[in-house]
Amino acid sequence: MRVLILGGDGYLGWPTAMMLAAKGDDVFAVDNYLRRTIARQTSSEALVDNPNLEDRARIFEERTGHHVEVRIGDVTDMRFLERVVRDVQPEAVIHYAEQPSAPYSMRGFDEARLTLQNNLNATFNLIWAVLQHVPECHIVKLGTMGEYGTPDIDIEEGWIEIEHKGRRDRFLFPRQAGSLYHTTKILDTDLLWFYVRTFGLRVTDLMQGPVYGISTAEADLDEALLPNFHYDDIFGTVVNRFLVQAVAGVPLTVYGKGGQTRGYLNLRDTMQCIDLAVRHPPAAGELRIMNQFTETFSVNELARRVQDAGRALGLEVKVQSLPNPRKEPEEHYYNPAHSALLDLGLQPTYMTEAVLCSMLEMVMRYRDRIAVDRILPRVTWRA
Ligand code: USQ
Repeated sequence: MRVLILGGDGYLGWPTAMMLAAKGDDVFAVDNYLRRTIARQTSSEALVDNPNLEDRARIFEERTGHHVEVRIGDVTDMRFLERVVRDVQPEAVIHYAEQPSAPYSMRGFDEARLTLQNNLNATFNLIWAVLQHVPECHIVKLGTMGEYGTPDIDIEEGWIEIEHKGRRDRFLFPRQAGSLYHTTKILDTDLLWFYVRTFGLRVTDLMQGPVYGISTAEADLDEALLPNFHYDDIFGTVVNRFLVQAVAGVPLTVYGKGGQTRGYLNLRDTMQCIDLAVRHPPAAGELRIMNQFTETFSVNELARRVQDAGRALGLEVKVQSLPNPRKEPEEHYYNPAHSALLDLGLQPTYMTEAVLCSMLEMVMRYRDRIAVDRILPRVTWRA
């Protein structure tokens, strides 16, 4: 297939580019280095020094013989995106090109505006570029489980049937996000749904939970091919952060009571999910929504697991409850459905002690690079 990846330099984008190229697809990766720029501006650089996208692609090709075609540019610039889509004529576009950090989006007006404008303009431009140049193309959009929030009812996969005053209809599942970043993902879904039902676009919206991991089949070939592994309070997701904290001897930063429960998945499973979604496109005029995670954990459970894995490697890992910098329920009901990707063939990689230990061992190799001053929360959910 001819696959265009927007956000091809990201934590998910780069491993996806390698995975699809290794399977023999024609892969085109686009990025404008927004995340790297923001990471530098906020002193939130990744644990491992990652070569830029063109260098990564060159090193990957030297190691494997597989080519990833790189275009550096900004997809919020419609002239650039149109040119790429017209030239590439993709059969699938994987859209990761968004500002992905909830804390960054809550830092102040400038960061909120950048997140809103970047994320919505990227999605809007993609919709129009596809409509105008490749209307049959399958858009695979990375959404987030955070769109649903934590309602006191079971969460469905995107859609819910509602009976009201004796009549029934099917609607998008109610959404109520906990950060501006997550809210932009709700707005993305609404934009996509409008153009799907009005102009017959073909879209998969993947509601993904927090991802952890640093290893994929291709990333393991060479240190230069590793994904961007963040452990700071802005770009680091909670499991990756806890593993680095365990190695650095910093008490694990449980926010508030630690009962916050989310659906997690290993980076390797993100790769599987994307592959399954791309190979099984929905019909034209369908917005297919799948919940993308394999296991649910509370923050307290995650801390306990990382503590146990650390102990197995001789690390003394402490846990500390910090005042929660976020505004979120700390004890709540959480029961989201997640069968669609399993039905397509997803084989979960569970968060076993062995998986956590192998990540800890990886982090230990870079112990000297850990900057402990970017671990504690620097952003709060206050105006
Ligand atoms: N948390 C802690 N301690 C920490 C960091 C986080 O207790 O040191 C808690 C948070 O308060 C939250 C939970 O852990 O309750 C998850 O936080 P996170 O930072 O791992 O994830 P989040 O900010 O929600 O965002 C991440 C990705 C985002 C993706 C989302 C999926 O950055 O791009 O959309 O996970 S989800 O959370 O399901 O919406």
